[in-house]
Amino acid sequence: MHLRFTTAGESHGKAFVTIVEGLPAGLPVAAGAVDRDLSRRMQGYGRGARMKIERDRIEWIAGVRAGETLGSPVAMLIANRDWPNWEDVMAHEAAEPGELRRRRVSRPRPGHADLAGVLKYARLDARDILERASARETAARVAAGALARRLLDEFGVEVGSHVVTLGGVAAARPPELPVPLNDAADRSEVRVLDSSVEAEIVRRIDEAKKAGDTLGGEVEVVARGVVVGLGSHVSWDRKLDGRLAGLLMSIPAVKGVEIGMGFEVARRLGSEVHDPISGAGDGAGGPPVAGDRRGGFRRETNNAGGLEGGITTGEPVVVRVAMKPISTLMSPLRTVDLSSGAAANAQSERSDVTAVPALGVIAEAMVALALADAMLEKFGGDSLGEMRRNYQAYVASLGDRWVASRDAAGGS
Ligand code: EPS
Repeated sequence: MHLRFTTAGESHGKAFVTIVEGLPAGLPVAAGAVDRDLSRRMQGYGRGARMKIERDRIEWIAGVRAGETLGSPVAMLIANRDWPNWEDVMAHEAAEPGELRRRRVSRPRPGHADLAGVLKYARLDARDILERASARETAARVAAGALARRLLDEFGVEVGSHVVTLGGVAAARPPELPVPLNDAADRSEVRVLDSSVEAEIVRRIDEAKKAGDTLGGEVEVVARGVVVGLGSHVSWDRKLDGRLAGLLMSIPAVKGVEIGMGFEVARRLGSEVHDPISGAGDGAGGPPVAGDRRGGFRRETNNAGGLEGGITTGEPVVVRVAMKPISTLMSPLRTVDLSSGAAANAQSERSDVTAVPALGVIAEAMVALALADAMLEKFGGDSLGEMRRNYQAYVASLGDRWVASRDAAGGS
């Protein structure tokens, strides 16, 4: 990986820390832009009481000076405002046994990491697992993603998302997505582009809440303005579709990822799936407009979701991500008490009814990180200026090849 990131932190610990390594020097960054994504992640109908406590924002710790990256690892801290309520339970040094027993979790929730985690890590208290498995960790990922987004923005790439289903209600996808996508999606409290289904989604969330249940759904992430040629067909671990899917599948509660037409391709004829190629401009086969990041080619459709052979085509990168319902149920499922071995009801902790609107923001972050990584792989550079020169030279060379091909064919 050329852009690496790691996070540390527990849901009710003192803070989360994110380290992003590999950004070029000279990238203008501002905490405000990172905080905007953090606050977008906290929104959405169906979130629980925790989101009323927190005001996620970053504090720069390292790697940034006078509003620009230095090329060194960037470290950011997100404080947990809930920490004072948990200081004794989550104390770093040995605490009174009574404090540790308080809020001990011995009834693992089906669907969460609780049971597999305590067995694997030999812990008696499932809190030792769930604190890190909590989806609150995604705040730290969104901060990393916001820096990746900042880099992509320098190259005209826009990453946005919208909710396509929630609680079994499907939102219609407009044939032309709005630009910018997030301005439109963020106007909806469930982040749909189809206002006719909003009330029904809200009703289902209310109904699930009343029943002590939870809801899942799907989001679509779209990255527009991506240059042709990111990723590679040559080796399995360089294929960008595989890298994207891996990052997206690592989001808590995500159970599926589709690219472009997704699973539907398996049910269609080849002629209905593959995207016919056309030339730029007059359609007579070039030459392309100078500086065309698609090399002078267009697709009539984009069922491939902007990726062929693990390489970007220059068409929008389109992925869909499916999230299962949150596993903390207020009407709990059956489980086994870890201390007695007796049948019990699973732990009910404060949680959300659904976090599907937030999933979009988190998935945007993962897509931005994957694309920024692939940009750094292709264009490298220790400074933003160097990376930009490499990018521009490559895009110019895409046009040059038309002249070379014509000469080789003996044309005029
Ligand atoms: C989350 C914070 C958590 C939950 C949610 C995500 O806060 P708390 O557990 O203190 O209420 O709202 O966590 C989960 C869904 C989970 O499964 O752990 C957040 O900041 O996104």
